[in-house]
Amino acid sequence: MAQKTTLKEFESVYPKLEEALLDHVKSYNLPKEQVAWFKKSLEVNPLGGKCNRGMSVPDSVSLLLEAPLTEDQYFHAATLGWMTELLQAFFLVSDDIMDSSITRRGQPCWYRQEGVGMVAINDAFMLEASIYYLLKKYFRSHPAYVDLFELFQETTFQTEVGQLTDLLTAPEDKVDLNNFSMEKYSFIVIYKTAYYSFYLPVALALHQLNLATPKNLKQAEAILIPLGEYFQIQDDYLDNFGLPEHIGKIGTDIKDNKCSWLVNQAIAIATPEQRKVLEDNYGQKDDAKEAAIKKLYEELKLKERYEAFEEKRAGELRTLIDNIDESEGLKKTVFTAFFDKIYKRSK
Ligand code: GPP
Ligand code: MG
Ligand code: MG
Ligand code: MG
Repeated sequence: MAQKTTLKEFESVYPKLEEALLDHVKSYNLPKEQVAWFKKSLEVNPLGGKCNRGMSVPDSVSLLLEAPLTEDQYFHAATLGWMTELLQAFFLVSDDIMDSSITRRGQPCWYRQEGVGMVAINDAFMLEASIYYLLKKYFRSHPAYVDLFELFQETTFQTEVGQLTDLLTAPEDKVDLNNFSMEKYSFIVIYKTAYYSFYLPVALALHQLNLATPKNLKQAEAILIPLGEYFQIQDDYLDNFGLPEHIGKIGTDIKDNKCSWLVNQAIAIATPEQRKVLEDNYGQKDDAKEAAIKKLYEELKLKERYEAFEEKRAGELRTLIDNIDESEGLKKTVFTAFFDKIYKRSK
């Protein structure tokens, strides 16, 4: 029987990884003040989230084995999980600067914290570099070392390509609703979110167990990508309809001129008058204009539209999971575990 990890158990691995990273920079004779800075970044940025991505590595390993993990298996799976959390921290620190965000995980964004500012860019790079240090330290002799390395690198590139499209589709100075489309939307969210948040943890679990094959990786991708797309649609929905107390952040998509799921839905169903409201108010750093868009979203009943989408996508995902061929080492439960974690989430 598989065993589900707890946040407490998962978090208990982190101090050892943090210490390894700090020992490493100390071996460069890094001055004390900089060691303390890096320590703080390692304690603020990767911690305080739900750790869904990170915990899904040990959970997936256990579900694939249909057995509880040995101490050593758990440590390695949790280390890969923490590497996905470091990747996420690298992305979030950077994304918050690019999106001019205010809060993250209920705190001011890292770049807005006392004395940090644009040093946050270098902190983001160091969070990324930490992944490869840990990979080398703990997986150098693993048969899948090169696959693990290439997987982190490719996933990073995919996310950056998605982020590039997200940013270029949301110019600050030129609001043009004709720039948006559901095709562009799907590309953006699959690349900026689905690969690193959903495909990566399962691919890591398969590699840790030396079970990955081109076929089962493709099978996993075919489910995890639409699942990850659904997750980012939830993120876009919550940006407007979620409570900051629940989501730990203040929505910025309307002011940031984002090609969000909500604005694409609004464009699809707006009357000419409503389209004019969108054109006059979307994508500007102005509270009254943002409020006008929020009011329009209510009028257009986007909450109900989202709930209908959610039911439809949930049904499609359940069918995809039901139809998985388990003969190449995959287990349906790996995917239901992800699905159950995010279905109807409010944070
Ligand atoms: C989520 O977008 C996407 C990311 C955090 C990936 C960022 C990628 C980089 C290469 C920096 P979002 O802006 O909607 O997330 P949030 O709502 O959490 O700010
Ligand atoms: Mg953002
Ligand atoms: Mg963003
Ligand atoms: Mg968002």
